[in-house]
This record gives sequence, C-alpha cells and structure tokens, in this order.
Amino acid sequence: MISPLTLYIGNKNLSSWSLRSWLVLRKAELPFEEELIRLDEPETKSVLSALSEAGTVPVLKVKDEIIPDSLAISQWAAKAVPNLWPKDPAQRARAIELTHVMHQGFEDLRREAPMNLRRRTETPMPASCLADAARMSALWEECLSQHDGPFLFGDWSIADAFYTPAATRFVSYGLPRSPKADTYISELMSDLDFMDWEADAMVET
Ligand SMILES: N[C@@H](CCC(=O)N[C@@H](CS)C(=O)NCC(=O)O)C(=O)O
Repeated sequence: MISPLTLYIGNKNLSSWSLRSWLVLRKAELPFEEELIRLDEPETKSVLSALSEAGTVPVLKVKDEIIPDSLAISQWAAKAVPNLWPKDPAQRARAIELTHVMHQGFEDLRREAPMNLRRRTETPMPASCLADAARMSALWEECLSQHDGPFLFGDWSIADAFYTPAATRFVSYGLPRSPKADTYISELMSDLDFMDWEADAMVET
C-alpha cells in the first residue's frame, strides 16, 4: 500500500532539520515515503519554493496537506501517536520548552559547527560556539540527573530528536562536554534509527 505520508528531506549528511523530523516519524512508527531534495544545487531554491512557502526542508505531505517546519511536523506526529512527549504534564512542558530552545536558539553552535555527519576535525572553535556547547552540555546534564535516562526525560521523546543533530556536532568538532553528556551523545548516536540515517549519509554523493 502506498503511504499517505511523504517526508521531503535534504541531504542526509547535512540537513539537521530533516533528520529531526525523520527520527520523529520513525519513532512514531508511521510508515512514510521519503523524497530527498539535494541542497545547494542550482534548482534547489525553485524546487523548495514550489513545495512550500517556507522554501525549506523538511516538509511533510499528508495526503494533500503540506506541513513545513520540523517542529510543526513533530507536533502533528505527537497528535497522531501517543508517547512522543513525556506523560507527566510538568515534564512534558519542560520537554516542549527545551525543544523550542533548540528550534530557536544555539545560533552560534549551529552557525560555527554545522551538522556534517562525515566530518571529524580538531580545529579550535570560536568562543561563542564553545559557550553554546557548554550551555547545551549543562542543560543535558540537568535533565539527565533528574531522570533515570537514558534519554533527557527517561524514555525517548521529541526533545531527543531535536538534540540528536547537536550531539553529532560535539563528535564532528570535538566539542568539550561533561561525562554524563558524553554518555547521552553515545546513546543518541547508537540509536538504530539514527544509524540507518547515518549509513545513508556516509554513501551519499
Ligand atoms: N525552521 C525550519 C528550518 C528548516 C531549514 O532551515 N532547513 C534547511 C536545510 S537543514 C533548508 O531547507 N535550507 C534551504 C536551502 O538550503 O536552500 C525547520 O525547523 O524545519
């Protein structure tokens, strides 16, 4: 049967926002088709603009409805399937807040250390990037200390999808992190769904 869901994504090696939505749909166990739009090609802008007003990936097509933006797609999935946010109302509120923090913030980390799954470098990073990394590591530490783990709120939630691309940056750019944060990064990067995505990224041309 053809799935009524199509997720439009960018290059798997580079598109962090696509990875977030893709992980959420995988964890939701919602079957979906994926369509890869190569970024940085001469026709990319026109292809993306034809797909949605946002002109970005990810975009989820649900029958004839178009949902752009990783956060909107995640909220759609959370309505369709239970358990993508923590059950406890206070934890759920905190998980949503931290997801928004990732969606809107950590600009220096995102700019200076863009997701590139194939990249490994020890080049010194700017102070502003290191400050963002330290803030993120502390934030993870705080959540992980309050729950039994292995994820930010115990069980996997959308918040973990949003921090997965950030975790890969710590590894790619050798960013300092606390031991607890390091364990969390290893957990995210050994997730089977993430590893499926990563395997595609490694052979992408
Ligand atoms: N706020 C958006 C950001 C999406 C975004 O910036 N996506 C990048 C790829 S990761 C993109 O489509 N850039 C357009 C381009 O490269 O032309 C979201 O959460 O989905």
